Amino acid sequence: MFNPDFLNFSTSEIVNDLKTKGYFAFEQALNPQYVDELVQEIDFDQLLLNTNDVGVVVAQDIKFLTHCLASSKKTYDVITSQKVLDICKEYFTDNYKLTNHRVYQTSKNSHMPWHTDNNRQIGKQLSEKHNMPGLLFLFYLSDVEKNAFQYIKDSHKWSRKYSHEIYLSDSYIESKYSEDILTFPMKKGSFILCDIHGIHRAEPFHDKTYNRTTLLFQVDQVGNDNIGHGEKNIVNTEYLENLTPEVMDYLGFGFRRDYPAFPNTSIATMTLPDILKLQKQLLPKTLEGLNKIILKSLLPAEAIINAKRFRWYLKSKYSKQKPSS
Ligand SMILES: O=C(O)CCC(=O)C(=O)O
Repeated sequence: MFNPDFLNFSTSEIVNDLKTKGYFAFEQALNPQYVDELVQEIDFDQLLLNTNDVGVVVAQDIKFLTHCLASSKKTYDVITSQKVLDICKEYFTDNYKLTNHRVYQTSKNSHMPWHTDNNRQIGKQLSEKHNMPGLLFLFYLSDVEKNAFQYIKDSHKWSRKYSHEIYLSDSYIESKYSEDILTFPMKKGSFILCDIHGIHRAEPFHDKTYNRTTLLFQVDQVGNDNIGHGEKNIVNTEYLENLTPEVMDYLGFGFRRDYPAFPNTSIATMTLPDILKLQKQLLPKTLEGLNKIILKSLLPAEAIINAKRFRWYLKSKYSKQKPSS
């Protein structure tokens, strides 16, 4: 999964960079082949709509797989990897938990505001900026030339003076901190880690032909006083080959979660082309559904059950008659 140079890179040095500079970055920390296989686990063209599973949703031009611990083993393995756990163990001084995670694909355009991620919520609303230490992990799952992650140098040391603001405006940052903006265009598989108190964003872009895929997750030092902080982690039990007390604690087994999954989506957050695509899928499904309704209204339930029994009988009889090879 990881490039050996990244695995062998000193965890203490990473933690030291985080404490002093507020960030750490490593080119191609994940093997390109691993990234390709991870991305293949996610079908960004299949959006959830009355689908009885976890899957992809869309908010304007960004598609999200929020519950990747339930449907992408390769993502689960990165999020719970020993390197990630080692960084957390060395960085934090009290209990820490995975607070949120997602894989997202940004296309065509995006304009993210400058912000910090030390957010406390009531329901889906941001209620205040908190003081818990926390780390934001980002892995680029595509080559990133545009829409790169941006971080304001040293902002983790002074962002608290803007705690009353939800976002900082582009013009304000441009006027006060333009010299301090760091931009991280990097190859697929690259890794960026930063202090959640640092001011950051993805650089705005507009290009119909471009898209960027990213794995993001956040770990906060919840300690014992922040019960309920974070989104729920829905995990596929099939993936839990590495279930140690450390992983259980990190994933928050038995720990209350009060925040809804991000982002908050509905049909209204879909783009017009996606709504039109959906209409195309809806027409045949509507006819199929209508057929079923008509059949059910004409035939008694008993007749339908008997038809199913007869079909089963024919199928099993036919399969028994087949010569074995
Ligand atoms: O995608 C990025 O580069 C930054 C994402 C981010 O800041 C966030 O989702 O909070």
